[in-house]
Amino acid sequence: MINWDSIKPILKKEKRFLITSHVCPEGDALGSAVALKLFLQQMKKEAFLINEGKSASQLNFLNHGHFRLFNPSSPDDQWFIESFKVVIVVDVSDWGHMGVLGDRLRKIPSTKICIDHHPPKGKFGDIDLIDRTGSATGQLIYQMIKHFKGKITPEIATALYTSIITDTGQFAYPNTTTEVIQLASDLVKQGVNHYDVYQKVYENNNWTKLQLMEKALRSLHSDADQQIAWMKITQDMYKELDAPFDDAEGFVDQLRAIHGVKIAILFRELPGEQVRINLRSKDGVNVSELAKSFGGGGHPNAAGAVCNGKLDEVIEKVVLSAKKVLNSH
Ligand SMILES: [Mn+2]
Repeated sequence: MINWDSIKPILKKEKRFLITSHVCPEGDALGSAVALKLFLQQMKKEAFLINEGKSASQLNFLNHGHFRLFNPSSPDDQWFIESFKVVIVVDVSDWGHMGVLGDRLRKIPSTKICIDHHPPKGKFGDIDLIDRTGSATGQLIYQMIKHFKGKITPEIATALYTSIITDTGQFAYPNTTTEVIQLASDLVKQGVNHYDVYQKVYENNNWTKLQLMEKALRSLHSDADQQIAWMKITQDMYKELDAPFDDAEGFVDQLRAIHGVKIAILFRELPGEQVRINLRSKDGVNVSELAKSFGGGGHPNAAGAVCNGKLDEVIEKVVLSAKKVLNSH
C-alpha cells in the first residue's frame, strides 16, 4: 500500500501542479492524468497536463482540452514547464520513456512525484509512490482520491474506468484482481456509462488502421513451432497510408490471441534507425526480462522497448532472444 500521507504537505502547500506521463500516453496514462488533474482542481489547485506525442484518436474523448502537447523547440513550452515547483508523473517510472520532455523535466529543480504500478528500474523521482500490485495506475489514483476524501465525479470515474479497462484488457488479463473489479463497479455507480466508454475505445477504428493491419499481416511470421508470432510495420507502410503511429495499437494482442502462441511481437520501424518493440505473452511466459535486455521494461505479460538498429537486424536479435526465453521456460 502506498503511503499517501507522504505527499499531503506538498498537496496542501503548493498551488500549481504539472502532470505528465510517458510518450504517446495510452488509456491508463491518459485516464490517470486526467483524473488526477480533475481531483487537484477539486482541491482548488491549478493543474496542467503536458505530454509529448499524441495519444490514439480513440482516446480523444478524454483528451479534450486537457492536454498540452509538448513542443521541444518551443521556448514557451520550456518556460511553461520551468514555472512549476511540483511535477507529478503518472504511469511511468523511467525517464527513458518520456522523450525530450523527460530530459528537460529532469534538469529542472522541481520536486518530482511519481505514481506508478510498473516495476521501477531504480529511484526515479523525489517521491516515488509505486505499487506493483496495482492493476492500473488509475487504481492508485482512485485510492489517492479516496484517501484524501475527494469526490469521484462522473468525469473522474470515466477517466479512471478507461484506465482500468485498457490496462486489464477489459478485466481479462492476469493482472485483474477482485479489488479492481470492485473498483470498476464503484465507478459505474458513480456515473460511468461503461458501454459508451467501450464503444469509444474499442469500436472506433478508422479505415487506415485496418489498412495498416492488412499491410502488417503480410509480414506475419511464426517461429519456434508456432509458439512465437511476429509481424512488422515499416516507415513506408505508415507513409503510404498516412497513418499515425498509434494506429498499430492493439495489433500485438491479435497475435497473442492465436492458439498455441506464447510470445507475440510487433516491430515498428521508427525514424532514425530505431525500432519500437511490443511484447505480449501467455501461458506463464514472462517477457519483461526480454524487454529489459533490450533497454525497455514492463509487465510479465506485456512489455516493450525501443531499440537502436535496422528493422530486420532487430527482428533477428529479438526473435532469437524470444526463443531462448521459451527454451528456458
Ligand atoms: Mn498502466
